[in-house]
Amino acid sequence: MLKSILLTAATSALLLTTAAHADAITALDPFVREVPPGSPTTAAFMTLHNTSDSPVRLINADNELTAHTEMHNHVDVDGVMQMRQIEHIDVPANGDVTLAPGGLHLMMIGLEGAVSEGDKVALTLTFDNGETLDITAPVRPIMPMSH
Ligand SMILES: [Cu+2]
Repeated sequence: MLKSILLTAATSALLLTTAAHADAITALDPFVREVPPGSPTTAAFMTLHNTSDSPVRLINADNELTAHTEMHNHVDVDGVMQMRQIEHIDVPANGDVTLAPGGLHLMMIGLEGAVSEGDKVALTLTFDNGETLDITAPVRPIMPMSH
């Protein structure tokens, strides 16, 4: 009985905290690419959803595994896709931006071991509206692109 009352109180406090911040951004289906030992990098993907009436810009990302996290995009250079570092990722007002293999991603640079399916990686995203978003992303294998 006491336990359930405490739990209810804790849940209420959590709901109040969430409402007070009115966070605009949520991350849907985050995941990190599985890589074998020896790979210096991997990448994180997700869909960022903005419930506010203003565009919001992702300005910084950190992760628990590597010292550096960069925002990258892929660009077509004479028919060859190349990764480029970008300064920010815009999330449109009342809209989504999708980070996916072959497109936008968060590059995790400086891995010191394998990242294996079943692992979970904590990431922190910072936005230009002052919001920070803590994410736990499961690790998944990514199949090579089909022909
Ligand atoms: Cu990259």
